[in-house]
Amino acid sequence: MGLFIVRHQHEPDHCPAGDPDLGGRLLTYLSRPSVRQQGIEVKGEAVVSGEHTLYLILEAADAATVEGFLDPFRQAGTVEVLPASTCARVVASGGCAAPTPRLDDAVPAVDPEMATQDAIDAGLVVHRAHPLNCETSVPALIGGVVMPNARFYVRNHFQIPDLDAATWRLDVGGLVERPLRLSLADVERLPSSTLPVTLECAGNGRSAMDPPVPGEQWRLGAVSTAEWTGVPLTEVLDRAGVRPTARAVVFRGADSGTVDGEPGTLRFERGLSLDDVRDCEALLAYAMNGEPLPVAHGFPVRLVVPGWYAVASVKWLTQIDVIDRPFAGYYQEARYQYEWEGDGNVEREPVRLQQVRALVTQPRPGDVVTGGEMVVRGVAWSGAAPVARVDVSVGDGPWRQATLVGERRRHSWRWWELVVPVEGTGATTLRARATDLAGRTQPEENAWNRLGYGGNAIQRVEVQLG
Ligand SMILES: Nc1nc2c(c(=O)[nH]1)N[C@H]1C(S)=C(S)[C@@H](COP(=O)(O)O)O[C@H]1N2
Ligand SMILES: [Mo]
Repeated sequence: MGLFIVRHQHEPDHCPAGDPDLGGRLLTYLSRPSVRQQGIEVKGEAVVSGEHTLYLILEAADAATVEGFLDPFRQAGTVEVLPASTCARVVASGGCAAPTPRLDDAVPAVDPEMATQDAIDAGLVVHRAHPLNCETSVPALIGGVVMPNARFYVRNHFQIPDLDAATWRLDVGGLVERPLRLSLADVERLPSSTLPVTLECAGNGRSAMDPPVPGEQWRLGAVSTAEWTGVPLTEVLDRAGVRPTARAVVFRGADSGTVDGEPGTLRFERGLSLDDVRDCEALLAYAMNGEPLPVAHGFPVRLVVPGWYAVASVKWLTQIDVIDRPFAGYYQEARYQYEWEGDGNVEREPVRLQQVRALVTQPRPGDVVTGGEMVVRGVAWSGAAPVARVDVSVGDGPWRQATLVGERRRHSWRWWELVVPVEGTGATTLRARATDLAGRTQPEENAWNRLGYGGNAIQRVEVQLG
């Protein structure tokens, strides 16, 4: 289907609206059901006041269909038909400055325009349409513990594969006694568990790195929580029987594409050592908040690795390969490494567990606070250990301990809140700082690293006391 903008203009003395009979016939002609019979969908219509000019936004198979439909307007005046597209299509087809990853023809991909439009309609903040990268808007965080699926941030390296659940298979092979080839029904028949897990992109908050670093310029919304249902990874590995020489497990997504400076086509792949597998309660998830995984989040099955930065949680999983050495793929070794600079050397360290962090959802920056007290609330999480406390400070005032709300769930963020007395008027800054049971707390400044991962500086929110 194509989108068209029609501009029709007539002389004032031919205005059909001036003749009740003609006007009535025009409205009937333009009624949605009557237009639909001609194979056209009216997306919008408006008349420019006082100018005898009508604009229509129409969807139709082709321009000829539109032209035919417009015959009566041509008799009344001039008609222009302009081929058009949605904003999402313009951006998704490369209107943005970022390089467009080449389409890998091996796997059908979701229409980037549709995926982008869905994200916009759900209120996500789109950073890039191709591949689709969008963050949860912080005001959308107000509510329950889990984020509705449509508002869960999306981070993709390539196009979104459009997998068919009927033909999808998960191959489990390599150093195993019994290679497996599982259909979705096979996976769903295995013992399952449901866990609330917070996923956070390692680049969340990157836009605040100083000096700036390359990469997706996330603000603070590349984090969300969902209740994931799936088969414990160890169930599947035990069924396959991991051989004694095995050291690591590689997870391959169906998505692939090209990356600057790398030869050929890369797949999205990540590894976990067998020790990590034992320690991390990973799930092969097929449901998110009680619904089948949405396409953008890895349909039909993804890995969910609780506590780890979400790069480990491979979406659109099609292959699990057991190997006898640590995995050294692109997204393991060339990316998702902290590169610390010091004394002329660069020290590297893989990105693993989520850093401790609190996110303020209320007040919002710029809010005016009146009445001598301020309600401050938000969420807090940490990959290494449960959150022990969150403290809030207003202005340069003392740190005051917030109340942790609801149940403590090992891998989920937790709500916290505090009513803080405030005095005076004018601009002030509040800060919220989380500390976990492992004793880790948030620093005032991000620990800068070349690729901008793991930033967890204390968030500052500027408000007005009035
Ligand atoms: N197959 C595949 N899995 C992937 C990615 C990807 O691009 N392809 N991105 C990873 C990164 S960096 C993040 S932050 C999470 C994002 O998961 P979400 O889009 O469900 O929020 O998926 C991870 N798994
Ligand atoms: Mo990420």
